[in-house]
Amino acid sequence: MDRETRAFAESHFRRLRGQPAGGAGAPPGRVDFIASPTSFSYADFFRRYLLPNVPCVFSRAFTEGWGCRRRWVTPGGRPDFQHLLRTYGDAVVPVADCGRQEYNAHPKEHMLLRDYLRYWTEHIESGYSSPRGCLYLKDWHLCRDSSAEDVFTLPVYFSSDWLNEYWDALDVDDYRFVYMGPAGSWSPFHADIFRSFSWSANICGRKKWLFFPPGQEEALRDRHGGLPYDVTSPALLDSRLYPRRGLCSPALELTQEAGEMVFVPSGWHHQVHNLEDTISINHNWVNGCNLANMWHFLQQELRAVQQEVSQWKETMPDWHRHCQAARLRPVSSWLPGSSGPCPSSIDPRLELWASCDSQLLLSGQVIMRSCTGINFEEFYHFLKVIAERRLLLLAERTDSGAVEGGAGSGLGPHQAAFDVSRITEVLASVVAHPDFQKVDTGMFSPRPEELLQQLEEVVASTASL
Ligand SMILES: O=C(O)CCC(=O)C(=O)O
Ligand SMILES: [Fe+2]
Repeated sequence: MDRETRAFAESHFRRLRGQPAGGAGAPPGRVDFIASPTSFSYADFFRRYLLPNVPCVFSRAFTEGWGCRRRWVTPGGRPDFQHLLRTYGDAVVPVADCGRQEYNAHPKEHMLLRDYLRYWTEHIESGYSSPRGCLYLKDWHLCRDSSAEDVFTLPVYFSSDWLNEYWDALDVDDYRFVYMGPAGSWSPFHADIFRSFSWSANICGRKKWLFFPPGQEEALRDRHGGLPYDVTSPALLDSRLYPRRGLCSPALELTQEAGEMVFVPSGWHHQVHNLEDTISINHNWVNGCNLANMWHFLQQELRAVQQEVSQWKETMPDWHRHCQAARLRPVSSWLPGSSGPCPSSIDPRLELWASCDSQLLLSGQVIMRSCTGINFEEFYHFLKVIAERRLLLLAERTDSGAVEGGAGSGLGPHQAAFDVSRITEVLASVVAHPDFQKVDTGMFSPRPEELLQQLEEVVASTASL
């Protein structure tokens, strides 16, 4: 990042004054197409799409050199089933059943890739029908589980990626996925986990995307407040079921061709349909541009959980008995892709989750972690890990006059200084949050207030960088 882009970004966030970044107030009508890598810099992407939080499509020229585009695809542009079988046949992959609905998603099971590929080829041979329905391989952690060398090269535009940097630093997991499925497979209406950005590159095949800018989804809620599972369902035309549907602008539609990459902005709801047999690489990512959106989302989730817990408590005369009988649900750690049902659908499970009524805060944070995959404490840890890496980078620069290597450093000292200023603003809000103040931070190193002070000093000292 150059000095001018950083100044531009910092004034953008000063204008927002802590409010999460939206998208365009009204949809832009069409999605911009970026044709040539040679005339499109990181700063161009940052100013025109990342900061304003609007989608764009990159042409196939941006993925031309990727190994997977040569090896995973036949000369005719179809998935190379033989190659995939030989290379990854023994991998265990998650597979969604597109014909079934569980909450607002498709239920998933795990199977060997070889079995999935056999299913897929038989499905094609039988004219795209199968007794098992339409199965969609989603959220396969190829990079985490196998060697993904020579598969793809991370485009510089998406390289400020704190979620994967965090998980790589902990060496536990990642948010890098492969999707593959027959024509007709689809992803229900959703916004991405933690209001992250995503990018999606088609290795072969075509996808149709339906996009709604942040806030538009409110008009798509049914009369009970629920979001649709399928925005193309004729049920949405029934104004008794969807009373505010008429207030929503039509979806922004986009067809993504083979080789093209889509940038999915933060908090934009979308639905995706595979128009052909399609393979894609999709990453979720968070950075200084959507960090406030993530924090805003976590606060909303906690409020929703607390509200549900207290309503449930009021309507249950024998709450105490239930609480004593209830066991704390073993909470998985903050697992990528493990986002469960959102608070509006947690009632049936509350009995297990509400561990103790005397501490709504505790149960709120526990339930939130179960639904969302992360609680305030873990969010602090995430901020801390990224902050410390940026502080180190800036300190090395001061020591040696230059910045060398290291994850997250590729975008230079202005990017690092920008990152620190974004973390500082969000951390100040975390530290001031009444529910975070109830978390026992005595054992945290550094204590949140100390880290905040250190960051504020660095923001002041890097202002003139
Ligand atoms: O390709 C799909 O089916 C879904 C992709 C998606 O939702 C995303 O990349 O955010
Ligand atoms: Fe998505």
